[in-house]
Amino acid sequence: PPRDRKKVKHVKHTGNITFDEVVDIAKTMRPRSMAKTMAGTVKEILGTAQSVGCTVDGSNPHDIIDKLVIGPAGSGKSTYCANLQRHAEACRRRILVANLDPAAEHFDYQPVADVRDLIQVHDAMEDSELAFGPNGGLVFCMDYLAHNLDWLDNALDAVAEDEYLLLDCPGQIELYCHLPVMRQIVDYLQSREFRLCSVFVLDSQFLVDPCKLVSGLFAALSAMVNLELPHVNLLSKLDLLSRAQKRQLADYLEPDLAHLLAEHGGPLSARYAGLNAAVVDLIDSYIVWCDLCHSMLATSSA
Ligand SMILES: Nc1nc2c(ncn2[C@@H]2O[C@H](COP(=O)(O)OP(=O)(O)OP(=O)(O)O)[C@@H](O)[C@H]2O)c(=O)[nH]1
Ligand SMILES: [Mg+2]
Repeated sequence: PPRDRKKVKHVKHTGNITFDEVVDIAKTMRPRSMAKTMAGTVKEILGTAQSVGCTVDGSNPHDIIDKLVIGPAGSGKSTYCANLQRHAEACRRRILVANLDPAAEHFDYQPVADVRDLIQVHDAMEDSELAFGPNGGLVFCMDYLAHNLDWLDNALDAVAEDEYLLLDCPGQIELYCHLPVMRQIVDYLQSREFRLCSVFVLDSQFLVDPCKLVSGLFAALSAMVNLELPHVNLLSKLDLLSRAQKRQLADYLEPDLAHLLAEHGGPLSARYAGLNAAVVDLIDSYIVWCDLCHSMLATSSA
């Protein structure tokens, strides 16, 4: 085909770009990308950066491949990890998964490391001195892990530098939103050269109602601000939505939040119009509504 412009040769670059710039470039290139999803386009851009010797936020682009899979209880984190590992196997690739949930009872992946070898929630509940309930017990266990991070280092020793690692995390939302423990674990992993991105898994059932959408986004936002990692929100369980809900969900992926809350926010929405406006403003100033959401709609269902 005829070329529409001359190829520019010997372009000079400073040798480093930020991850935000990678995402901006990916958005521009999205229509011409061969990738099925926005995440794939981001990887294409990372690949280009690597091939021209350009670092991303000071790191080798290839290193940004470890994902911290977080989100509310039962949202589908472990299922996502298991499905991604299975998918990779089918594509003859290898994705490693480490279980960081001391309360996990069952998951469908082969873990490369399992925090339950260090401590389990039952240990904290059955100990007569500690005698925690399940929630306090989980926080205790994560705190114990944060104080024994050399265990994690040894357990992840088998992970080579260029391998793709998923960290399947517990479902207690406090761990991400305000307790310091996950941040300590993240900081430690980053100091050990793991290049992390957080994947916040949200159950799509909760997002087809404007009030639940706002509370889900607040939880995601709070984790994003607390962990300070590149952050992707992922919708799970799309297969459980009815046809009508699926049609409705499309309106929620790039929503006019103010309008949604005013129209469908329930009887109190007029009374709290000022508060709603401030909430919407806060969310809009942080969250990038883009085809990322659409690509999730197409691909995230288990
Ligand atoms: N239909 C459907 N079920 C799902 C999907 N994802 C997860 N589930 C189911 O939801 C339940 C919880 O999934 P998990 O993957 O264990 O959720 P989790 O976030 O790891 O849960 P915790 O670790 O306890 O916080 C399981 O019964 C899964 O089979 C999905 O996309 N579709
Ligand atoms: Mg789980």
